[in-house]
Amino acid sequence: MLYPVITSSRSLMDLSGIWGFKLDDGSGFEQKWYEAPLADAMTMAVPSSYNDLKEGEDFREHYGWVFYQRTISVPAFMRTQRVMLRLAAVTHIAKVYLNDQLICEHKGGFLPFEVQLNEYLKDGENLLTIAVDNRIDHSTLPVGSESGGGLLGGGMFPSKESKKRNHPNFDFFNYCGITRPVKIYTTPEAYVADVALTSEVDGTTAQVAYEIETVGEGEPQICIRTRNGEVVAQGTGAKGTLTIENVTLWQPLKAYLYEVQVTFGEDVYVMTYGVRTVKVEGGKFLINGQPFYFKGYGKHEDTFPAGRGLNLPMNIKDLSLIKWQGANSFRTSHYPYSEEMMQLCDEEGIVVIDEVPAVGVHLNFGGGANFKNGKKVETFDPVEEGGIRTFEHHKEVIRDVISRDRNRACVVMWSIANESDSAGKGAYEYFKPLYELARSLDPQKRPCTIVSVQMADYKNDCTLRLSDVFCLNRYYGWYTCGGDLQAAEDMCREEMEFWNAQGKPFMFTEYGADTMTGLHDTTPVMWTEEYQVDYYKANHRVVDAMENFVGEQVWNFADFATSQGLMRVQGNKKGLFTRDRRPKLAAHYFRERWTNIPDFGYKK
Ligand code: BDP
Repeated sequence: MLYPVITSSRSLMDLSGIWGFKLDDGSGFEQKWYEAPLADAMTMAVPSSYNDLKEGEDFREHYGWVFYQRTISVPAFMRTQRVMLRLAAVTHIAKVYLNDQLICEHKGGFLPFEVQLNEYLKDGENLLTIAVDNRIDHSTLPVGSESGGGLLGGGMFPSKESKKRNHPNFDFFNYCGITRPVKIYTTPEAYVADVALTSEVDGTTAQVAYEIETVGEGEPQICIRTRNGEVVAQGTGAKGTLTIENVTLWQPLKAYLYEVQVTFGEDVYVMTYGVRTVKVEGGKFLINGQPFYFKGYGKHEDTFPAGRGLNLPMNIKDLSLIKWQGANSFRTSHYPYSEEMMQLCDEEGIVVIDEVPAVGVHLNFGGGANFKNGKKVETFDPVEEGGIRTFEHHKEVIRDVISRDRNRACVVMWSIANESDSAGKGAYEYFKPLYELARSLDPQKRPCTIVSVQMADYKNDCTLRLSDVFCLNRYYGWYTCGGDLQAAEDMCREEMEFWNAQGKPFMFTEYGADTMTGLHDTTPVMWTEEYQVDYYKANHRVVDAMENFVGEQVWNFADFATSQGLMRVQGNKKGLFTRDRRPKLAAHYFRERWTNIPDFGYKK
């Protein structure tokens, strides 16, 4: 799906601003709140998560639907074209009404969707209402626990609930709402619907293969220019290959983007595109033919008070901190990030592992277990027995993230899930078709992975058979051997020797220790800043000696909000930075380490 842009044939309106807002008290649909201006509406920022923007538990922990509303007018001159309403992310389920009509529904909180407005638009003002549901269960991605416990749980003993709540089966706060921009854009009747680009490079020459999808009669044209406007290649037709001589490659931290213009009849679409190659060869991860070493983080889209709402200044700040630390990459844990963040990474040369919102696909995680009729439920048990119901939706999110991000140079690998039950019964059968789907949909044929959870039986993990790169979340020195870093190091070494012997690249996509900023001690004990540094040093003594170990992404870039629980102190504290981006001791340790590790050729 193309990002909406203004060109000589397309116009664009951004509906960001203050909207009317109301929590559903259970009567919203029955009383048809979308038919008239919301009575007693609150004010609400769009885009943003709503949870932290008003006070009180009932607001923050609201369970179910909320209604957003505003009026829109679309000038007559724009209505001679196709008028599209595009929502970049509504978490998790959306029903969109124009005037009193339901015009579109969407499931999945982190990917864009759109609907054509022309047939519904009236002259003058139109009432736009977006109802948003935040409920999660065994059919949604991310997954909500249906047994009530969730991942962190609220206590040690059986407890009651005063009201219905969400029980995230994942470790980040279930921020919801209209979290990314809502826009209206127009195109001519005959238009460019999609563009797919892929490159091969031989010396200083690049072959850029293109495929253009159009609607209407005619033949598209494509033209590639340098950022200075010099034409370097052009072609005609829906499909073909262009040659760029003396190509400037997109390189990590030395990004170069060409401008690609596609013309189809009256329609003109413009985008940027970086030329680079990605390949796994033996135990190496090659970018532009060179063995790359990932230095970076698992992140979150998480700031105060926007929650998961688009925060452009913080995105700029985060990329600046990434460079300050000598890092070069991150993973979009645990859902696709905003298109604006992906564009920034393309422009600034930050390497991205792009993850779909499949987290919590594991019903027996963290010591908890799900039960139905007294019987323990396994993740991939048949649906009637309580197993997960995500498979069809999982295919949808893979399709949609690849469709959204496939042309991005920054994306070098797809992550099909985070910490799923990948060693569980039925895991291989569940995941094999998903890898196949991702591989078939991506024109650039990037490597695919599942980020795997630390388990005793890692030798049975289906990722061993399916992944191009083994991405490991490991907590030796925290959840395992917490407080005994020597034992942690020994156990870690034993496992890493196994992965190193597989002949494929492997890396940490998470490792880390909760650390309260400002807590210090001469003898490093858990939760102090000194312990976090020593924890990392112990892990590095192991992985630095492993030939096929191609990267270290810490958990986490910054502290972040989670559900309440016995293991979380107003959120997860494993950040190298605090939530407001102040460095902990470990941030300085990594700055020293990473500025001394080259992006290429670290492992010989
Ligand atoms: C892993 C998860 C991540 C958690 C982290 C932790 O992938 O979402 O936040 O561990 O426990 O299980 O800090």
